[in-house]
Amino acid sequence: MTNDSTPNATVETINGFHLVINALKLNDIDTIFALPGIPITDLTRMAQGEGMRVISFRHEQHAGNAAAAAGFLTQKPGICLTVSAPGFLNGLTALSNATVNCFPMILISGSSEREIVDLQQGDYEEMDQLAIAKPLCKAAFRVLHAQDIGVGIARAIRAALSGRPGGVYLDLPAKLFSQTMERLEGLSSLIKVVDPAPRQIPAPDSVTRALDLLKDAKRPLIILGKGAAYAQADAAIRELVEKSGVPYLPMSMAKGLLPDTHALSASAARSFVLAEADVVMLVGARLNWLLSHGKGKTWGAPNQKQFIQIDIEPKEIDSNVAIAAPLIGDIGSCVDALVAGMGSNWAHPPADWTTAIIQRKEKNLTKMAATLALNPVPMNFHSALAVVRTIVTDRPDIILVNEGANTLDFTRSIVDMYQPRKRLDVGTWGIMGIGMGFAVAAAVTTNKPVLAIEGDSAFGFSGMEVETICRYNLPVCVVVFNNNGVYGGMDVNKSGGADVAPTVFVKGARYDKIIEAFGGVGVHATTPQELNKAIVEALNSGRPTLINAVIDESAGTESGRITQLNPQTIAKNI
Ligand code: ADP
Ligand code: TZD
Repeated sequence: MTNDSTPNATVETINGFHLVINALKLNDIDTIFALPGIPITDLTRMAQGEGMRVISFRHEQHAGNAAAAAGFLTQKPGICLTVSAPGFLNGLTALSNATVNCFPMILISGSSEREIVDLQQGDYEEMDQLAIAKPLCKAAFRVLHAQDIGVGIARAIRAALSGRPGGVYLDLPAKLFSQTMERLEGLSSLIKVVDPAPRQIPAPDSVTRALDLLKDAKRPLIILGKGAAYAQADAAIRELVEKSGVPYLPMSMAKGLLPDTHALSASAARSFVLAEADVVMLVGARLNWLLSHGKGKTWGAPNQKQFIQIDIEPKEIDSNVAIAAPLIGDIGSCVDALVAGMGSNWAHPPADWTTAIIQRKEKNLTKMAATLALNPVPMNFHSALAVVRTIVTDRPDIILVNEGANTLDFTRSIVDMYQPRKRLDVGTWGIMGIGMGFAVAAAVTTNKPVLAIEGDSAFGFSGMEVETICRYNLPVCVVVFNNNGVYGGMDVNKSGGADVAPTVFVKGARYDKIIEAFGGVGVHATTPQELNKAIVEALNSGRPTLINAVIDESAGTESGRITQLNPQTIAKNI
């Protein structure tokens, strides 16, 4: 059999398209998130023809976000495939975001001819993509010859997965796809990557140092980050927490690593434990803005804390404050080593610390229960999320995608998660637009129902992908928390002019109508009962559904919980 149509071919040949597909398949990559066009249209067709799942999007950023989420969920690099210049640039935001989040993905973009690009002679979609991608991702490669496709894809996979995971760019110029090789020679040039993310065992003295610090702590705390969720060391992490008896705080995407209802969860006493703890062990979490850089008011009295940090990336250590006990290695190996080193009679933290946390939790949970029980008209974030909270408790296997400002903050604190890697959200950048891409990836890679809780502004960034959800008939239920604008709908035009304020949208918009255009189920919900009924029906039927949940337009606050980062707030505080 020949794979190309070379006339009078005397030997079987294989072209660049098929070498790329075979190289991916050889490495157990079975899905591509793509948007077709010159020069990669045939690559999408042929990949599908050869049994790969090709999910075709309406905009490359969402294909890229899907690849990133697939990478996080599966520990295999998610593949995003785009055309040159504009398609590449559309995918680049997602690649960069994946890198910032430490998710493994590979952006493969077709590109124009090198000779023309380098002389800037004005080719179709001309752009020096490799140079542009390089500073924005973990690694970037270009393949010019068919015989190097195997090496190029192997390097991309290894770069994405090894050490701290991240985004990799792979530049494939149009001419590469039509190059041919003798078939057997071509196939034998492909590389199956062996052990792309090798275990990294921590140095024994670093384990001892960490345990010595933890043993003497009076008020210890563990913080679990999305690196811990990614690592899939769930049982070991649970053993560390339970054997040590140390209270823990999950960062947003680490929620559910242990059930949020676990006795040692300190989520409901977050401010208290951050301020009061004396020894803090970070497990796959960075001391970035999401943790107030490890200093300031959030962290209580100055110089009272010592940190232990588990991370695979040695350069992360001391990034914001001094780390007394760094543990460099993969989370599974580090946590195993800690648990082994704790022996059989490890003493739990002093009871006055754990009791104080329990009392705080009870106080805060009682307060929240009272707020959740209110039934205002129109709905507010709390009454709508009380519904979601119960549904997720009943169906803990649901994957929850979440973006927005107030919608994000309230969902994160109100909706308990029970299983690992069931919460996907705006991540380290706090980026809007991940919603539909993440939802598609979650449905495609896990076959589990997906519930996307979206602010109305957030939804707008990727809303057109509801067509993609309908086209592939994915079990995704999108709930748009419609409060008429960015953060809310109450802002006014300070000039008194006819234009509405920059944060205000069309009032009373019917987002549910959008999905009806593509054959999905649209529901307009104005009460918790209607919302509950619509979500339950969507989860039971598995049909693509979009619920327009009407939320009080005055319910939110500017920027949700990060108001303090607004320049005008900073100015007031100076
Ligand atoms: P969060 O936002 O949840 O606080 P971050 O994204 O800031 O989490 O931190 C994740 C950290 O986890 C990164 O520093 C990354 O290097 C680290 N990491 C990712 N995978 C692993 C792993 N398998 N083993 C150890 N560290 C990891
Ligand atoms: N653009 C991008 C790519 N990311 C961003 N984070 C923003 C803009 C700024 N931004 C936020 O940080 S939240 C948000 C924007 C535009 C939307 C908030 O409105 P919403 O949610 O309707 O999604 P709430 O629940 O009404 O607050």
